[in-house]
Amino acid sequence: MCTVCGCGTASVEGHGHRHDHGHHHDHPHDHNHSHAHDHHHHHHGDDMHFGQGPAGVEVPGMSQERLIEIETDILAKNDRYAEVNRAALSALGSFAINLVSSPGSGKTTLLCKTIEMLGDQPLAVIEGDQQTANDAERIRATGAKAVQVNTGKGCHLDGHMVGHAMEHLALGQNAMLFIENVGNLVCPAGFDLGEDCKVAVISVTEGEDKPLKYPDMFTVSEIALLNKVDLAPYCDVDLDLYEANLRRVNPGIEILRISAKTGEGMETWVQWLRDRLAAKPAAAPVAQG
Ligand SMILES: Nc1nc2c(ncn2[C@@H]2O[C@H](COP(=O)(O)OP(=O)(O)OP(=O)(O)O)[C@@H](O)[C@H]2O)c(=O)[nH]1
Ligand SMILES: [Mg+2]
Repeated sequence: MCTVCGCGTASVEGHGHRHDHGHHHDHPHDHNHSHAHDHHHHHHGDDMHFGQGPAGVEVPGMSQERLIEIETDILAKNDRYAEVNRAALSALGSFAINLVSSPGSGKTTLLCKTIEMLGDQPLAVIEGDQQTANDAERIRATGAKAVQVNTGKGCHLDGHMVGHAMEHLALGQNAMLFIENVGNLVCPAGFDLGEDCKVAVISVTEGEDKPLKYPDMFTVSEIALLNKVDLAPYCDVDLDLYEANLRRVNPGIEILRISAKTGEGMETWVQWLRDRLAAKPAAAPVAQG
């Protein structure tokens, strides 16, 4: 469950969704507690700002204090798993990235192309999706090792899932680990998986206002890959404004314009990966019995 976004908490409570406070006339009978919590919402004219409470989430019948407790507990547990993953990667001198993006921005296409260009570089892939093994199969078709993690109702990968997937992969020394998160521009921002850095993939077709609308994902990402530039001439998109908006939410973010389809910009990306792996301290010597 995800108390960060609240979707999981609400369904645990048997309400399915946390739309209780809007005016969704399609669920007219869910709303017996509708307006009890209105004091947590900030109204500015006709705009409504939810999630401003201390826990950022509201669950009918649960106090903010209890929610904060649950949220803190989940994130603390996640962080412990993430630290174990990070330590395992460091011991191997291996480098991991967590690819985050909205659905369909091109993460799997990018990975397939990247794997092909990396040649004999040891690597492995963890694929996160709610359902299907499609993406892991696409990766395996390149010859690379991949494990699919299905999150079911979950909207993000967490440290625990990635730890298990890493055991399956038996990653070698000085390898690259690519983790493709669930396509979701919100929740994966809150969960450390033990990666060296988050890489945001964003495509020209999504619109240059997305960094401003979903800032968290871009504040936590070290680099943004602005993908599908081959489509830019057909879209009403201003690539300079796209970059300016990314820098507005994260002044330090690195940005590469790429096309996973045509290969434009991909050499720079692959070199970035090689440099980051090389910058990682070498594997710790294997302890002698
Ligand atoms: N024109 C163009 N299409 C691309 C590019 N990269 C990906 N696509 C297309 O975009 C669509 C989605 O690509 P995927 O790689 O499946 O995207 P994804 O981010 O892995 O999607 P999810 O895993 O479902 O979130 C596919 O039809 C790709 O062929 C690109 O650089 N240019
Ligand atoms: Mg994918």
